[in-house]
Amino acid sequence: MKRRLGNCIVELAIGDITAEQTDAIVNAANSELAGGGGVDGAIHAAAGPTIMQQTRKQYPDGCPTGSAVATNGGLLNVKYIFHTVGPIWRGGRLGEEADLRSAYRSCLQLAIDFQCESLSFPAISTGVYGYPLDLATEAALSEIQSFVKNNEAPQRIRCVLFNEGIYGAYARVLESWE
Ligand code: AR6
Repeated sequence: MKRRLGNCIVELAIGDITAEQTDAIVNAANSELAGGGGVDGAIHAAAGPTIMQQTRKQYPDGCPTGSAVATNGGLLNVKYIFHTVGPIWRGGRLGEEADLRSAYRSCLQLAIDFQCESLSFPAISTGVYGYPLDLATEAALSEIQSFVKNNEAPQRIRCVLFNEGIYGAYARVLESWE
């Protein structure tokens, strides 16, 4: 499913983000950039050990929640991996939505800084970090929409969703766009 927003196409896909061939993919990391399970584990496993070597060397202090840092794509078919840290869901009153929006915005800004024409996101924070899927989806797509309206964003933004349930949540929100 796709929607056009000005010069940008926002696309939804079901799949494994490590198979993407966009200029950059986003990793849902932790603030220590220590690696882990979920999409983080899959990306490091597929991209190879040089990614962790880069993050240790270039970002020894890790990455605060809501921010993002870049490495190259290692063995993947992408130029860059943007490692961002979404919030851990703690009930919703501790700034989780602002942090999640900031994670998306930070990656979109890195895409501009690194002149990426295309960027693929996973559903940040919706796995181990427990952010309720419908709320995360609303925040993710609304932040992408407002960023694209206000910036020279990449021409193609893909949300690569791991299963049909996540895809369905995204599709319901995207369908409501004019
Ligand atoms: N491709 C696309 N999406 C995926 C993939 C994949 N290969 N694998 C999982 N997902 P999670 P978080 C989906 O838990 O909630 C890690 O241990 C998954 O279904 O990967 O931000 C980090 O090191 C879910 O929808 O990330 C952190 O410690 C989404 O990716 C912590 O988990 C995010 O789930 C971050 O937690």
